[in-house]
Amino acid sequence: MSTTTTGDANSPAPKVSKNELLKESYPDLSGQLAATLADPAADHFNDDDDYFLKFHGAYQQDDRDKRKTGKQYSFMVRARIPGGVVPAAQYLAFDALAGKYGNPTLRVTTRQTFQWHGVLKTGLGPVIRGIHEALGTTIASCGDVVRNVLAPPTPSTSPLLPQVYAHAALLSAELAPRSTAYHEIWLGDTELKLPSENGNRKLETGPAAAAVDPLYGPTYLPRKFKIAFAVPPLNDTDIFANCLGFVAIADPSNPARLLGYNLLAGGGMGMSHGNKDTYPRLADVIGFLPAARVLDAARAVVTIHRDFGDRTNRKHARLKYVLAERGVEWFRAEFATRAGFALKAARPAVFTRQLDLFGWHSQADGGRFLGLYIESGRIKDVPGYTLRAALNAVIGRFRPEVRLTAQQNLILAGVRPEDEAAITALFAQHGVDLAHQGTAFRKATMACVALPTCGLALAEAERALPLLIERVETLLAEVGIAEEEIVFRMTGCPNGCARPYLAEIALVGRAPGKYNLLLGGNEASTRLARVYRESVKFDDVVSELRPLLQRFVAERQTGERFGDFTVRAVLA
Ligand code: SRM
Ligand code: SF4
Repeated sequence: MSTTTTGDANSPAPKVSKNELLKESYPDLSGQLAATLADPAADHFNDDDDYFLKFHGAYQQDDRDKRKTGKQYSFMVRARIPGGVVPAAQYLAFDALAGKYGNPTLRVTTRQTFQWHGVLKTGLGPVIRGIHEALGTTIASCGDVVRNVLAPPTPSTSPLLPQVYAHAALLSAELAPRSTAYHEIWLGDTELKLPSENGNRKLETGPAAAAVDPLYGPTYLPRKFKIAFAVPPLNDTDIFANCLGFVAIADPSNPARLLGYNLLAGGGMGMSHGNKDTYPRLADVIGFLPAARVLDAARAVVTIHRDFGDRTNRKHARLKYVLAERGVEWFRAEFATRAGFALKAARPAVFTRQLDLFGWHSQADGGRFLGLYIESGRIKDVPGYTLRAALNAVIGRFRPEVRLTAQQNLILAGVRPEDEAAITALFAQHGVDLAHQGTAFRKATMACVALPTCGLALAEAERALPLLIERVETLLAEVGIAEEEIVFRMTGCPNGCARPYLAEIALVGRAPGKYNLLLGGNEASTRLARVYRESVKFDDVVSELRPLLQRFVAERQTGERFGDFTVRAVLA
């Protein structure tokens, strides 16, 4: 492993990016964070420490609505919650932190975790400590490391779920960086309480602790690394958008027994407008491994990214480009060398659907679970719809397990059937009608955060989504398909945080009020959407969609979805 990128032996090694030098200078990821944190006169961190801060789970931001009067710094804090599983007590603690130090909302992300926005520098320590005290963590939820590991959250969808979740939690714990700086800076102690398969475990500390991370080495990964699990036929984690995916394969003679996984590699969404060397990409199916080798497999793939990812150009540094440029055969061979075993031929696995279940459903153990639609994942109180207060009241009284979905929604699991009516009534008191959570279209939408907190946003997303949903709902009713389900995703820039490149209709921000309109993703999230029109004005989106939807109604084949129709008849 080195900070130079792998290349032609005769040509001089290209210069590594500044981030690589930063990591090399502080392999424990500490930078000057502690000093700035302790300085009451400093309201923000310098650029170098801004980068280190990410590995600790926080982003320095400023309210872009207020920039005219100078930068007003605040922080976004992101937790690491493998599989999005949050015990009731932890949820209540997280919510209290949002109320005391945040804006005050909790934001469910597209990777099954929570973000706190609007935290001031003085609140940063208390929030990170508070998350830790609630047995959570923020370590490595951002930065050039393995990020939050996705796993299917919906009870009852497969008997394999508990086994798959255990593997997601195992990878999350085992692939977390070993630096003790996080604990020293934020917690004042060195005990790491990461949920793992075997409960909390203690981090190696003191002189015996490795100064250089044993997995990542001194310079960590060239870029972020994302892992997801999925259990076919449900692709509720958008597995093909991840650097590494594990598709669960059941024993054909016993559907409740996990045989192993098909390994996928090289997916990713991010791109830059006008830069053809960057593009969204679906992961390749590489091969099959037995369930017991999942950690070895993950370590092998992470080290392939570590050693072959581009460290000279951060826009070209994701694992997807290694796959695209070196190919699947090369990857298989490299994997076998590192993992100590070869992958077998991938087993048949078909995905048919991606979306969440809403309302009340039964679990296999006799319990009930509730699927709750959260618009853009934002848990907040507004007049007449006090969702945050409702969740607090319900979770405080009935103590269900909370599960976050990769579509920014929330599940309350393990509810006793006799509590269902009281919970429904409690939600209704707060204006949340569980039986009517929205049209099929509304429930299939996602938007990234974008303005005012995201420093990279070129256009609105989360804040523009409600008006857009209303307009498209009106249009769908006008053309006679008011209850049509169409996967719709919107982002404020091409980085793709709400995975727009997999949606049936997507808007990707280009400039204030202007979006690229994409069509052609599918229900199973296994096909990339394509650009249909560039730089469409927000107010013109409906007039662009109207003729397409009219044609869809007139020409659709039996059971055909809008995404499939556009591929057959519009984009062809
Ligand atoms: Fe993301 C950067 C929000 C999921 C691709 N993403 C950002 C930042 C941190 C902006 C920044 O770097 O300053 C955004 C913070 C906004 C804010 O104010 O909160 C941000 N990303 C999000 C979240 C919160 C969107 C959401 O609405 O839920 C998601 C948090 C996930 C999590 O919990 O870990 C989020 N981001 C994604 C996804 C979807 C996924 O992982 O399934 C992607 C596309 C998949 C991928 O990685 O290819 C994604 N985010 C990016 C990129 C493009 C990376 C690239 O390869 O080019 C950036 C920009 C960057 O890293 O430089 C980015
Ligand atoms: Fe920000 Fe762009 Fe991600 Fe949206 S897609 S949160 S605008 S980086």
